[in-house]
Order: sequence, then structure tokens, then C-alpha cells
Amino acid sequence: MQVRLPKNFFMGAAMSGPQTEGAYKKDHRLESFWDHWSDLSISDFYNKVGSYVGNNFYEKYEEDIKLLKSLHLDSFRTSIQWTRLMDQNQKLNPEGATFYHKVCACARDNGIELFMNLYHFDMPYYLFARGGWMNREVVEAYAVYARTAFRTFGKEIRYWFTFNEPIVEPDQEYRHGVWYPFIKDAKMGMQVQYHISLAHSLAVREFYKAKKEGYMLPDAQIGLINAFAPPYTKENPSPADLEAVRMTDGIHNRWWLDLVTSGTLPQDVLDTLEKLGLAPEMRPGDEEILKCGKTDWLGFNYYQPNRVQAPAAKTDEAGYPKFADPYIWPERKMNVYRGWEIYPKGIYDFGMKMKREYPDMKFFISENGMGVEHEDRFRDESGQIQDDYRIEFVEDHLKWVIKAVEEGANCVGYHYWGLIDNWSWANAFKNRYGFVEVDLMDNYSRKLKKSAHWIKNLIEQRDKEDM
Ligand code: BGP
Repeated sequence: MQVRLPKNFFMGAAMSGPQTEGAYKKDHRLESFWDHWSDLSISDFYNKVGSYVGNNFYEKYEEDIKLLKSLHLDSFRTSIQWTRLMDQNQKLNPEGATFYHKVCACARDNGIELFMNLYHFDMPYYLFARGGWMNREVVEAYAVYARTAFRTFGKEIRYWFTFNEPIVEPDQEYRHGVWYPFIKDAKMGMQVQYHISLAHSLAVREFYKAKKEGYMLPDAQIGLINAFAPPYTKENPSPADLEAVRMTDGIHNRWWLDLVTSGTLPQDVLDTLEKLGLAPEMRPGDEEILKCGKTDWLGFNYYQPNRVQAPAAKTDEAGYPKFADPYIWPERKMNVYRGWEIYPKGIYDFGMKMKREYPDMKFFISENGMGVEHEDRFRDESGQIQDDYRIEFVEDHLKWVIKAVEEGANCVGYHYWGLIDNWSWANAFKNRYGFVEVDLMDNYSRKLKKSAHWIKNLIEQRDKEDM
């Protein structure tokens, strides 16, 4: 099957503020959760590279936006850093605002549609120290931040998102305990997940209020981005395997899908959590807040499927009920550098699930990409990285996206993750994702990899056919 991009289908790239900006102390930016963790224990980060550096987007945003345009990409996502836009009194930091105004103006001048996300795992540390997402006051503070952002940039940004992958912090920080503060407490994990759902809903409410009051572009839209990893199990599953799928899908996918499509949380999941003593604490009036969580569309980040089976033990090491164990599919193909399975068909299966179960909800592929270690190995004599594996990865995924679109999935675009190599949380610069290389030894200079030319040609081809 040849990759032929659909008409009226946008092609862009995604990144985030905390992974690219650097300049971590400029503009009176506040300390973030990541800066604090980096200061506390730098050996937790690959090659001891903490959150401070990004890829110097703060200085290079003009060059990067022009680069995007030169590759024929039409849109890109980044995120505002809460720590840069707001001060500790929850008031606008004008210097931070100036930076994002400049980014908006540059995107506009280059004809690039800017998608702006408000939160990418990057809580201001002073709020984290007050309990982070465990604390309802932080939920309120997030709503103030969102309101400020909408009213400050409402006339400059059309596409807004409340959260990127709201499932990640409950999982990484509270359930699996692999990120600071390394907690393994399933009940806390559910409370954090619930509070993030409230924060999302309050932000959506603020968005529509700001729109009604004339602060936003008339066609502005709000969405949520998540890694809705499709769950799979064994070929001949037992009822217990299917139950593992139900709860995995319930907590990771349906939770957010129900919230953005109907302003509710899945009752079967809440009932199970209640029975097991894991239900989050809810307050009177919360239902009304959640009802505001409905969005115009959503972003689907896809890297890998989620294969599960019935758990071997009923409880985890902390004594909390367990819903599933990983299932290793014998035929799986791995991205060994990241430890993630490569399964392009998952992107299609999600599209078909959306068509069947949430037919009115428009979506786009908001992240998809391949991180590879030591890409230097693939440099040719001219000095260019020959990343054929990345071309193959994107091509294989795009084929399945196109098939889903042809079969009626309401998928309207694709963003590659990591146009330009960037800092990746605890993995720092271990795995490189970019179509464009960043040379850390040469003042973050940018160099096109082979894949950059490939994506450019692919889009050029479609544009020629459209003429
Ligand atoms: C997604 C995040 C991104 C990005 C990507 C690659 O989950 O939204 O921020 O980092 O994954 O993952 P990693 O950087 O962990 O390799």
C-alpha cells in the first residue's frame, strides 16, 4: 500500500514547553517539578542531564518555526509552561507572556497553525510541595492559570488543549512509582487522576466562558490529548483476562473518553473502584464540574499498544488490588531503545473504536514517533543521519491511519512527535525522536536527518496532486 495522504488532512509536529524551551531561569520563571527533581537527584536522569536545557527553543523558536514551514508541515503543538506564565501569587508574569506572544506572532507570520497545550507534566514546584494533584487547591490554581492563558492569548491561538496525557502523572508518580516522588499507592493514583479530571473540566468551563465574553477567536476549539493505548489480551482469553482488559481500558481510555464526550466518568469503573476501596474522594457539586469537561475534539498519542492479561497475584507489593499483568505477545516487534512494542495497526483499531463508540468525536493523531539511541551510528559520509527505521515507522503508521480514515474514522490530521530532538524526561537525550538532529556539542545546532526530506517530499507530493 502506497502512502497517499488524504485531502483536508493536516500534517504537523508536536513538542512541549518543558522539553524544548530551556532558559529555565529566564523571565522570572518559577521552579518546576522537574527542576526540583533534577536538583535533588541528578543521577536519576540519563547522563545526568536535568530539566534545564530543553533544545534551546527559547532562543531558536524563529529558526524552528521556519524549519517546520520549510518541511511543508502546516501546524505544530507546543505547551505554555505554567512556571513561565504565572507567578507564585497566581498572577500573570508579563515577561513570560511576552515570550509566548512572540511564538504566536512568529507562527502566524509563517502561516503555521499553532496548537497550544496548557500542561505537559510540568507543575510549578511550589504547588507540588503543597501536595500537587492530591490537593484540591492545586485544581483551583490550574483553573486560574487556564483562565489567564485564555484571556491573554485568546485572539492569537485557535486550538487549545487542557492536558497532554493526563494518565501519565497518576501512573508514573503515584501508581508505578518510577518518577519522583516514587510513590506506589493505587488509591492516591486514583485520587490524582480524579483531580486532574476536575482540573480539565474547570479549564474547559473557563474556555467557554472566555469565548462567550469575546476573549477568544470565534472558531477557537478546546480538546484533550491522551495516550489512548488500545488494550489487547491473549488470543483465547479467559473471563479473568477480559476483566483485566475492561479495567485497563476503563482507567486508561474510557475514563477520559467518557469525560470529553459526555462529561461523566465510566460507572462500571467507579463501581469496581468503590468495591475495592480505591474510589477517589468526591465532593458534592463535582458532578456538575465534570459535566463541563466535554470538548470539541481530542488528540490521540500513539506509540504502543497495551497488552494485558489477568494478574497472577490479586494484590500488588503495597497490598492494593491489581487489575492486570502485562502480556507479552509472542509475535511482538520492539523498539528496543525505548522498550516499546511497535504495532502500527493499533492506530487503526483506535480509529475504528472511535467510529463505533464515539462517532461524534473528531480526533487527530497528536503524537507518534520513534526514539532511537546512538543515532550517530547511522551518519553517512556527508554527515547526515540515515534514519530509514524512522521513515519505515512513520510510513507504517500513516498507512493504518489512512485506512481508518477511508473506513470512516473521523481523524483529521497527524502530528509527528519530536520534529526536533528534545529532552525526554528521565531519559533526557538518550532516545532521539526528531526528523531534525540537535547537536548538543555545537550550541544546539539543527541538522536535517534523512526523514526530514522524506516527510517534506510526502507532503509536497500530496499538495501537487491537490492542485
Ligand atoms: C509521550 C509524551 C512526550 C514524549 C513522548 C516520548 O508520552 O507526551 O512528552 O516524551 O512520549 O516518550 P519518551 O520521551 O519518554 O521517550
